[in-house]
Amino acid sequence: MTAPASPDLPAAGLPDRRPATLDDLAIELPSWAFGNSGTRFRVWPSPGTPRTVQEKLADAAQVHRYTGLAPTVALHIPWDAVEDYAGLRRHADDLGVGLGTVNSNTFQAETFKFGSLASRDAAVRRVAVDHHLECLAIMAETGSRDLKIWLADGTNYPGQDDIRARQDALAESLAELYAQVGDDQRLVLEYKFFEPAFYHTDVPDWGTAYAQVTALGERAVVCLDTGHHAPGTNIEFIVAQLLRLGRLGSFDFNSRFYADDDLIVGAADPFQLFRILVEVVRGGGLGPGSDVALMLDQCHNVEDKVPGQIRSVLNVQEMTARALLLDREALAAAQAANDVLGAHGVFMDAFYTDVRPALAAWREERGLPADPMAAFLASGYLARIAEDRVGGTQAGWGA
Ligand code: PSV
Ligand code: MN
Ligand code: MN
Repeated sequence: MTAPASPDLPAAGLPDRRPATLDDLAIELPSWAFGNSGTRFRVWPSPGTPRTVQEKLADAAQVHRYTGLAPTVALHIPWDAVEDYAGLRRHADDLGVGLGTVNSNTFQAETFKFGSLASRDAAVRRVAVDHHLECLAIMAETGSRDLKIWLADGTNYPGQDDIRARQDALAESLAELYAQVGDDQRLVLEYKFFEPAFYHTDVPDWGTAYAQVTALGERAVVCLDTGHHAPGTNIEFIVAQLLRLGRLGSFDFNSRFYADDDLIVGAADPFQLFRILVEVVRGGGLGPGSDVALMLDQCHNVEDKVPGQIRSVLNVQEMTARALLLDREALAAAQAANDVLGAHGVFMDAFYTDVRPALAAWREERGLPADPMAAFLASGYLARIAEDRVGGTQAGWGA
């Protein structure tokens, strides 16, 4: 496939840059997607599940090997804690992948029962800030750029705590932390409208995340997790706005039917994924000059994990290809003429284009299997890890 090019569009502040192409697409995999996961009802173990972060990296490397789309892996601390991070980086290198975003964890320790960075208890905030400083130290060794912070902080009952004072506490913690973020590092703040807190959450929406990060400085940006909005939210509008404001740091892609389901991206609503990627391309979020990190944040409860991740990155690639095919000139002309149905038709034409044969050819041109899923399943890798990885404790979400 000749990589579809985006037309000469805005890319705010970067008018002369080369248009984005499919070759620019790189998707970061979450290490935790390879561990066992489930719901509060049950975790379903699967044979061959990694027992160590090294084994998670080996599985992630398979996804990259068969798709060419997933060159980096995000870590979660302390789930992926090791003694020697420089050694872990070398291990990843040997497998042909890099270490990416470091995710902190303030949602499992007893200390954080009533909050972490947003707690009004200075001693609790100290522990939470220190955990993030430890993550920054790890990042120096792994070579990671981004520290991603998702907070479970919030309350369950009206009146339980002073929701405004908690915003101030959060701002204070983030400022202390941001002062230690290196010149080539970023603080990425992720929002989520509810869960585990059910009444109020301290970073519930993009507006709160935006307000908190803009108070810090340029290297503080927002992570948009596609599963973290109320049903019916126009997510592509938020994408457009955050790109316009220069604060879209990263995506956590997944799909959902009801809440934060963390299902395979593009499975629940491929059209929504297309609409989001149209705005990503439109706003300069892909290709040269863009520093938007495209990550997955998913769990594979009942399906095999490596194939689940392969399906996911292929879904993102497919919708990116369609977004790049959008005839922007025709669209702009129809929009300028207030040709409502004409503009909508141009938009839908791109969405309905079947790019799968062209993508197969694109892969073959790059020495990749035309059908990555079939090639991976035929490789025998799943049977091999099921046989090899016996003994020890399987990794899981939270282990
Ligand atoms: C919890 O909702 C969550 O899924 C957040 O989206 C984080 O990004 C992820 O866990 C890992 O901490
Ligand atoms: Mn997330
Ligand atoms: Mn989530």
